[in-house]
Amino acid sequence: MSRTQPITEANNTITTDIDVATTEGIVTLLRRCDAEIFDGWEGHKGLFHKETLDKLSKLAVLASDIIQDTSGSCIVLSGCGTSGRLAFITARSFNEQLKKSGKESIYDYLIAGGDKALFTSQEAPEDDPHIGVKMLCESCEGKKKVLYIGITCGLSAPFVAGQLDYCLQHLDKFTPVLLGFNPTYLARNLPVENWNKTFLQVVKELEAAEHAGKGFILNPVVGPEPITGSSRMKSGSATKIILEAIFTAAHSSTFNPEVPWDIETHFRSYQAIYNSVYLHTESIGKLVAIAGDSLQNGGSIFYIGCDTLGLMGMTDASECPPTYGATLDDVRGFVAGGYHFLQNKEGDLSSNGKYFRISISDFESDILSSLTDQDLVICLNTANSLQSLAGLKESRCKRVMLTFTELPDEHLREFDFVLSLRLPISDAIMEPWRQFHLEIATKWVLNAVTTGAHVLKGKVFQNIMVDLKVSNNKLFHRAVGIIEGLGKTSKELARMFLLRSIYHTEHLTPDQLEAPIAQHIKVASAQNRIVPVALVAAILNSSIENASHLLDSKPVIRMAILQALRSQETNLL
Ligand code: S6P
Repeated sequence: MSRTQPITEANNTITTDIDVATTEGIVTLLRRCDAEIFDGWEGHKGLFHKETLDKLSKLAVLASDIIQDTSGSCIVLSGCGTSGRLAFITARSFNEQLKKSGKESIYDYLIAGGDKALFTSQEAPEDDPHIGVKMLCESCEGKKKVLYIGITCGLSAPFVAGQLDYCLQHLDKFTPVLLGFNPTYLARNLPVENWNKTFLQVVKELEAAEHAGKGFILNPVVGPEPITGSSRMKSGSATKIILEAIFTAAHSSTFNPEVPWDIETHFRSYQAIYNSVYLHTESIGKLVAIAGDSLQNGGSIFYIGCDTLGLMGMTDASECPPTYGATLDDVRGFVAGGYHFLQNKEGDLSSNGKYFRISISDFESDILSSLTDQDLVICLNTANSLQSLAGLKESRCKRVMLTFTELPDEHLREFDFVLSLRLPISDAIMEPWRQFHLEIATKWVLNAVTTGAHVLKGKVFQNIMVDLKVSNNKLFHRAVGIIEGLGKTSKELARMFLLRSIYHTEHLTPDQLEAPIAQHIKVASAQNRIVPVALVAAILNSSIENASHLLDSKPVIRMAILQALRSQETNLL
């Protein structure tokens, strides 16, 4: 029987016990889960499937044509949340490569919520197809030929659906590509507010265009996420690997046509990095323990990085609030050069407040002097530049270095812990793209750090993130699903518990009951613990007030849920 739940929203059986695993055990489970990126999942078409490789090769040719004749052409990468951040990072990297070859920039990125969303979570704009179209039209004004890649891991974001739909109506100008990680029949088929199509309907139109040779659907399956629905993890890694494969091939055939390039070999090079990173499972587990300790004791985690590894840190940090209900202070990332390095379209955003101050000098002036022994600073391959950060040596915080090179002893002594990763040496062909390998290795480690630390903080029950923020339509439905599943109740009742928690009431008014989901999200977004309260109330079949009291007395969410489940079992006996 075919499934009805998208694979990207399913529970991964490998990680069911991640919440009771040791720190090394957590990383071992992540390693097994990440293996599915390369090995595939339950016989579905995966990364190495011939169809995937063929489509990628065709896209590389299209991209190469655009690079060779840039007049009136461009490549647009677009997405929401992590997918939008990866669109930005990819566009930035390949524009840099073009600059080095004396060519003009042709890559552009679009992210729902604009540049603010590059390092702070802006989940709501994901739901608006019209904004998506507006941004796309602005980006492509005056262009005659556009290769558009809409990234939505779950095949679900209305922002991307609107853009794909627009491309499909203008196939003379656009070649639309959908990149995601579900079979097409599992694309979202729920109504989109203020729009007349579902994502699935758009996908069907794109399938027809693909048959006519006018579009592409790239949807290898990489299996469910280690923490349910956390598409920043495996799907994010696969997005990065795929985009880099397309454009590395395109750049190579344009600038080095004599050197044969092959997508499969390119993928194998990332698999070799995966193998090397997880050879250090024990050490990564130690880092997870240090990070978990900080978060559990009220400290924060700071990533300090130069070049694009700093962007990996910022990306990882930005995902913690929507995923784990973390505060913006819990995990933060800083990059040397700040906005000057970022080269984002909207320029310097630091006037928006402290969370938009992103350079290492901002870290020095805003944070360094107030660090306590509970705080953790993780330096990302930055030993040399740290010499200038003299204050860090004197600080009481814990200092960790993630490095890919041998460090001299005098540097090693400055850190409480050094995670030294030995990656396979790239061959000559891969050398210009070495940075991508360092980035994906960093991504795997940092994803493990923040996932593990939040697991240790008790934010995860089994492998389900129960303290998620209800900040967009997808997360609203995910929250209902969590309450339905763990609370063993009907979907309708689960929804009622969620609404009662959002509005802090035992009796919903007709207005509240009839309000559109966007309205519920608006009210919920500003609040904490909405889902845990609703879930505990559903398990105990109690009032929202009682559930809130229980959570006050047991602030570790996992423990509160366990207690609720145990008392429910006792009542049933
Ligand atoms: C997921 C992350 C989210 C997603 C965003 C887009 O871990 O927190 O920000 O990236 O919701 O999802 P999708 O399925 O459209 O790529």
